[in-house]
Amino acid sequence: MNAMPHKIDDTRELHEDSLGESVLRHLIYSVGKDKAHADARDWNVALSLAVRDRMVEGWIDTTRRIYKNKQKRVYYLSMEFMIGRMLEDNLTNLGLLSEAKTFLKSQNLDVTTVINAEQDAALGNGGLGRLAACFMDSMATTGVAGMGYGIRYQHGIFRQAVEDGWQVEEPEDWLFAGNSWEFRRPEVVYEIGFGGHVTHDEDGKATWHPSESVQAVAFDMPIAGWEGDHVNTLRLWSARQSGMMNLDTFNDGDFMAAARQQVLAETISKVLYPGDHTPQGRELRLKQEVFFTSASLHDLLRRFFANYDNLDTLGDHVAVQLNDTHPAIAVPELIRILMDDHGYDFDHALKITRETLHYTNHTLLPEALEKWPRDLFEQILPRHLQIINMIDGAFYREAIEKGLDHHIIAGIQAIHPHQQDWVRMGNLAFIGSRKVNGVSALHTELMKQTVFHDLHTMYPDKIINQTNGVTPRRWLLECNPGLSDLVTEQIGDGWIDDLEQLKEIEPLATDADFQQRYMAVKAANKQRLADMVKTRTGVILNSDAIFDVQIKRIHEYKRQHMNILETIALYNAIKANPDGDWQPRVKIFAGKAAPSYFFAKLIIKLINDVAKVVNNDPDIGDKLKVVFLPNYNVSMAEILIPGADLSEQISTAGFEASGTGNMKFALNGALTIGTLDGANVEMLEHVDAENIFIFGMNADEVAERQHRRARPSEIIKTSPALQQVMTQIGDGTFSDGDTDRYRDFLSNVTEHDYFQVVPDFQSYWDMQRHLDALYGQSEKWAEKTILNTARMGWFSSDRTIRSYADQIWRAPHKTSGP
Ligand code: Z57
Repeated sequence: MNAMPHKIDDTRELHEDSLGESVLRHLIYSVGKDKAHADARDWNVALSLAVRDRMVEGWIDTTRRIYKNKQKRVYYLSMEFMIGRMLEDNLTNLGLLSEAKTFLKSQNLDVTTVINAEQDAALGNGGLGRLAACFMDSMATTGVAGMGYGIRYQHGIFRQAVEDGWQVEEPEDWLFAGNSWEFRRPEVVYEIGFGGHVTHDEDGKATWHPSESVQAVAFDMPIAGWEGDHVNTLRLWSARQSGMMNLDTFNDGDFMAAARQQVLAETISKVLYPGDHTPQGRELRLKQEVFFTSASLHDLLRRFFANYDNLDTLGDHVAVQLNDTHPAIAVPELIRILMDDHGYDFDHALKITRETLHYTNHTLLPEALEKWPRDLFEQILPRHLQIINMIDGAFYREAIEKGLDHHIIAGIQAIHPHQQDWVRMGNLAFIGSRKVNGVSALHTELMKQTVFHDLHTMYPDKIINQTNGVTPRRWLLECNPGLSDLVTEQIGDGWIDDLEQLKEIEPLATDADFQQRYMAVKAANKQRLADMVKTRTGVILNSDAIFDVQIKRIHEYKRQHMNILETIALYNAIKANPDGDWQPRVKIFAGKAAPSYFFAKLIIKLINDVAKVVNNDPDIGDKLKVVFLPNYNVSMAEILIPGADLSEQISTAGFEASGTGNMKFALNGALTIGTLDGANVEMLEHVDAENIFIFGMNADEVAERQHRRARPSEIIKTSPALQQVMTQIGDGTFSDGDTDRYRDFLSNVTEHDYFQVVPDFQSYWDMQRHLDALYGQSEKWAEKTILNTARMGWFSSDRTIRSYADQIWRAPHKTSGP
């Protein structure tokens, strides 16, 4: 029996099992199986339910404490949460991991198999969604009263299969066996309206009469912080038909028509849009955004009214963070609720809104900025459109007062006053928020200089930087137990929630014994990675090779194609001199392409085509291998990152807002080859120039070259190596003689090259060869590797969250350190 202290009265009379007893009880009574017939998933469910039980007291206790202390609440609204598997996270944060392992072993079960039986919850596309997940962990760890709000998509990001080298999208069904972590809250339900018309009474008070509505039903997941005492909530909304199936239709005998209504309503939370940096101008997407934003606002206001009786001081007690513009409809929706439901006049409603909402921008790519056709908006959200026009009116008067000219103002209002074509969500979010933040120092500066230049002159204190971070629990403690144990042995385990303590291993960077032990951990992690590659692709890797890894969404600005061009050039160089003293290398790629992004899919095909030729060339042997791992996800990253020697962060300078994979790799001791882009710039400042490998143009040089529309042809002429690569891609060397396949690819790179692969190629190549030489000096490499781990403490998302809490939310949190 386990003498756990009771956190809440209601549990005093309950019998408490050991974890193992609890798992066995759940296996029988919740899963409904006996040991003899239980498979890995059954054990996974039983263990998850046992762990979930242990989270609930802390959860209820946290909820009561926040309510009683009237602690300021923070709401993180995000279309995406890439939380991955949760069992190991929860076991770790609750301090139950070793007890669970001992128990599973006592039952002759393989721990990894049981943990891996959980489906990856991939309710997101990439960095933006994973950041939201890291923030959930860090808000709980730092004691912020934080709640995440999003959509409970029935289908997350598609599964990526690779057939004949091409990406094929397959359906994903993470909920097919249920979700052990969630609690359905059938009583928490809101009616979300669309369409219809607006009436005004004699006092001018507006009423919106939607023509259709759906219900948003809440599902909660407890999110425990480090050591498990503070447990926050991730609340995801699921769509359901309003009311039961329409009985009139049913009675008419048209059962199928009634059922169809239900299907239509439920499509809203059916599937995640798989675009990344490509906003879909689709009605369903707009409805998804409205659906979860409106439900979340209603829910947080209902909670507010449990403590307060009017909304005047909302911003003192509540901070809402909009993760990109996806929930930017919160601006007019909150104003609408204040005016139409609570009788505030417009000016007062706008003021309260601007004390409560905050907006994070994650990209400067012009094509990624959300805008909606005004007509679609009017159709679906007639009242919101009226309010946006009022916001624009008020904004216009402010701007005139501040001396801006009409042309400038027209460019930064939500709707251009003359063109009246689009609702520009970035402008709307900016105007309606108290603070607007970028996600790295460089990105924030560029926001001020480019997309938000004029809005920034008008509100010079609104834009603020909050450099991203990653949770050290998942991205060191859990994914790299070997390194975690080694570090803890040296400096204790205080680093887990105070990552800057990693500094204390700095003196060991030159210690021969420590270097040897650190590199032994790396070697074991490389072996684990190689085993995965063998299982998934059949390719056998040489573990003496540099494991060179680029894993992220496939996008031109991230320049996977520059990496594969360099790979081909290296292949040519080895082939030209097969007996040379080559440093063996493994090029590993993984990542999904947006289904409609043809060029990105072609890059995947090219990687696979090159892999086929290189991996089967007897002249090359172990000196070079190329691997594309299908279906990249969070769980795969947890294997790849600890096993990498080299991290590819090679985006065109000025285009990667921050990056967060870059931080995970460096923390786990991979050296970075990268451009001066996003958070790489700050990583350079922290690890020092001799420990990170920066090449290529900076953001100013890129902008200047793009502005000049400089052509790549001049440069290609001067580079025989690059010329040879282009020729081979064109002549079918990698495409079984097919000279057509890469026509678009070649014209893109040789004629336009918007993302400047050609001008950066030579310095990229040179830096790669420099790294080859460095890898041969194993002590030097080890020293730099250790210094990367030691100096990455600042990039903990705990630091990021405390900074948001202090500088944006004005919300209390636990301070770090002893
Ligand atoms: C997304 O994952 C990001 C930005 C977007 O505008 C969209 Br849409 C999706 C990423 C950035 O590309 C990364 O640089 C950044 O680290 C991440 O968001 C988190 O801020």
